[in-house]
Order: sequence, then structure tokens, then C-alpha cells
Amino acid sequence: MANHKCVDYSLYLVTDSSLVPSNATLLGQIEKALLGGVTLVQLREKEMDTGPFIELGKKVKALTQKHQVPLIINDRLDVALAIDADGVHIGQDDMPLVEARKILGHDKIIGVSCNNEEEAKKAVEEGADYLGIGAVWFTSTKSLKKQPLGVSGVRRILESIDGYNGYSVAIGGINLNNAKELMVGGSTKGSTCTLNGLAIVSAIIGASDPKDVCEKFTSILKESTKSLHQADRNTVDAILTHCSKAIKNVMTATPMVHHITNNVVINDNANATLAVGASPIMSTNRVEMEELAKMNGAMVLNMGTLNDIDTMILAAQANNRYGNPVVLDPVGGGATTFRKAVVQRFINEARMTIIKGNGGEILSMANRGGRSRGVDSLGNVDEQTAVLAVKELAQKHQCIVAMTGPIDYVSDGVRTYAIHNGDPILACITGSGCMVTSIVACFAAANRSDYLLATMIGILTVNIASELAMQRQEVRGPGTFRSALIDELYNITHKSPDALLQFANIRY
Ligand code: 3NM
Ligand code: MG
Repeated sequence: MANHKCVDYSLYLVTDSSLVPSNATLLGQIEKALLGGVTLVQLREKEMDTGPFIELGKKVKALTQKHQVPLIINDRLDVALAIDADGVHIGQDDMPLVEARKILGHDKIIGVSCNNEEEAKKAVEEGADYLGIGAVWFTSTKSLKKQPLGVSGVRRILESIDGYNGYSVAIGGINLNNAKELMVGGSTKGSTCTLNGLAIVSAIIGASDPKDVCEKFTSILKESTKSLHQADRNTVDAILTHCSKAIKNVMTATPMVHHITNNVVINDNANATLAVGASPIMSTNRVEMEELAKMNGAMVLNMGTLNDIDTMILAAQANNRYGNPVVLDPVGGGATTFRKAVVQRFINEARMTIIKGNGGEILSMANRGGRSRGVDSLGNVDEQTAVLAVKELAQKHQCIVAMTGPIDYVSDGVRTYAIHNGDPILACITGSGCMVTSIVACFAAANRSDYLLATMIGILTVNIASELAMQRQEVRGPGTFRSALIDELYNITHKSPDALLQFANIRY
């Protein structure tokens, strides 16, 4: 089963056998839709008896498995369990979420239909994996008990659950003509909670060519996320608007952040993690890696101390399986042939969500030179080389790449930013780079909808904390700075998140 934390909700097909055209079959329509790019299927049969429902479910599951797409069953937990589907979708009049969760456990997806703010908040509190928000528009597929929400109604509901860590899809009356309007208009500016996809019945199931329709939906979805980024994410202002929310998300979720890190920084990094409101665990014993990954919010893979590389890889793979972000810090990555090979193994055998290193480490990974002596970077990197290196690496490994130094560069392969913050004294204490990695992981754990944003805010938080620490009277050098830095990490996140907004100096 695909882990439910990393399910793609963008094009969600909900079936209804009564809408299949007379010259087609339900299975045929589902298969064509899958070929067209459907990312999730819900089998919804309101009138079918249990036996035939299970028979049909098995056939649909064979199709969804072939296309590696999760299968959700509408309403019927017994059918979902019988065919080992990936989850259920429940309406407001179906089995309550709390009871359904008791029966299905946490490995199965549970989605809930919501028509207003109260229903949405309740579902979020009770731990719904995703919300189906609707009906957006009038639909003849289902008789509606309430007025359709419209695009603005969907947006209001999303705003009311700002900070929700799960997913949201909209449903009801969606077709090729209104999909873009909904994706762009239904997502909100100052909110981290955006629509993750569209759930569609008749426009796909009733189509004469479901594959063609799904391909068109897919390109509309791609276009609208692009314009969303350009409209309100591609500017520094937008990033800053998200800062205090992203900080709050960490404190609300108090995510566990598992570090396998080097001996030199364990204590400082655990304290820094606590200071921003997350919960550190520094285990290196392979026996508990799987169990930890299950509870984990994010993982730091710091290769400063390389005692047990196999366990590190095992842990990263387990976190991949549970959809947890993995942050790689390739400490000393360019220093020896051995370390170069280890970085390659990490990249080849597990999936990194974010790679964060210093100039020497990132340039070495990007095959653009880059030398380290010990774990510190040698020399400054010119802007053009830095931007190219982070961008190329991000594209190559499909992840976020950050290069820290006097100026920090961050890229998702498309957008690249330079952060001009941080006091030079950071270079005088050991492990300040590793601390940035820890804090980035804390933000990534609680802000999974935007890892670029999480990385930027993690770096900004440490940098600005260092500036504030140096302004303190009692700080006289690296030793006193080190404890003041932990104080300021705590102060920024717990008392004055606006400091980020006030002092940030980002260029792009
Ligand atoms: N649930 P179509 S509206 C199954 O409002 C369903 O919760 C809704 O079908 C809700 O895409 C709906 O054909 C039917 O309009 C949506
Ligand atoms: Mg129902």
C-alpha cells in the first residue's frame, strides 16, 4: 500500500456506475481514467449489495494497483477491510470518524466530507487524513441537502482550518471549464492550507473519452499550481507572510525530529530542536529505526560521524516509507573519496527531501569543485556558481537544496533565493551549520505542504537568532554567543516571530 502521508490527491476519481455511458463499462472507464493520469480512486456504490460490491472492489483494486494509485472505498468499512483497500471516505451521516479510526487504525486513509467550517474543524481535530469539501457547485450526481459553497465557500473552509497538516480536495459539479477557477480561487494567500486536488464523478465517469478528459484536467492542475506560485509564493513578501504561521505550526504539532548526527553536535542540536518547539531524539540503534519512523515528524541524516552507514540508510528508507521529510547534511562530503562515495550511497538508496550543506559540500556534490578541510568550507563561493550549483542539484535529485555560508542559497530547481542574514561569528562555533539543518528539519516536519518555504524559514530563524544574540550585552565571544543563540531561537519562535519579518534580507 502507498503510505497515506505521501498520496497525490490532485486528480481524484469518484465512481458512480449509474453514470457510465451505455457503450462503456465501469472498469473500462476507470482504466481509461487511470491512463489519463488519475492519482486516486474512490469506489462509490450506493445501491450495491455487499457480495457484488466486494467482487467489484477486487477488480478495481487490480486496476489501481497496476497503476500504483491508492483505492478508497466510500462509506463501507467492511468492504474496505475485506479487499484491503487503502482507506475509506465517510460522509457526515456515515460511521463517525472516531469509530472508523478505531476499526481501521492509523495505517489506513480516512477522508471526511465537509460542507462548513464546523464540520471541517471537527474532522481535523479527530484526525481525518483528508477532507472532501463540497459541494462546490450544483451537481445532478447527488441530491444536495445544502446550498453549494462556491469557490469562496471552499476558501472560507480552508481558512478556518489554517495549519491543518492533512490534505483537502473539493467536490461537486467540477468540470473542465471551472477547474482552474477553483484551484486558484479556492487557495488562499495568507494561509498555509491550500486545496490539494479535485474530486470528480460525472465529468470523468460519464465521459466518452475519460483518458482525454483526465489529461486535460491534469494540465489544468499543473497550470494552476504554477500560477499559484507566481501569484503568491514566488515573492519574498509571500514567504515572509507565511513565517509566523510556519513557526506556530511547529509549536502546535511538536513534531519528533529524529537525528542521526555527529558526536560533536548532538547536545547543541537537541537543545536547538527543543528551543523551536520540536521534540528531538538522537537514536542510532538500528533495532528501533522502523518504529521511530512511524512516529517521526522529520529525520536529520548528518554524515559528520560515519559509524554505521547501513543503519543511516535503513532509517532514511523507513522515513521515506512513512512520508517523513529526510534532511541530508553531507558534512565533509567533499573531503575524502570515502565521504564522496557515502553521499552517493545515501542519494542512490534513499530519497532526500532537503539537502543542506556548506559551499564545499554542495559544490562537491554538484561536481563544481568544492573542497573541505575537516568539515569547514574552504573559501567563498561566487554568486553565479552558487546559484547554478543549488539549482542543478535540486533538479537532479528532485529536492530542495540549500548551500549555507556568508550568504545562503536555497533552490527547489525552479526558484532560487539568496539569504543575506546571519552574523559571521556563526563560523566560530562548531556545529552551527548542523544546527541550521536541525531547525530546517523541525520546520519541514510541521510544514509539509511547502518544503522550500520550510527550508527558507529554518535558515532565516537561525541567522536572525545569531544577529539578535550578538546584540546582547553579555555576549563577549563564541562561548557566550553559543548559549545566547539557543535563547534567541527560543525567543523568536515563542515570543516574537515577527523578528523574521523585520530583519529578513532575502534576494532573488
Ligand atoms: N459528494 P460530480 S457532491 C459524491 O458535496 C459527492 O459531499 C458531494 O459529482 C458532497 O463530480 C458529490 O458529478 C457528487 O458533480 C459530485
Ligand atoms: Mg456517504
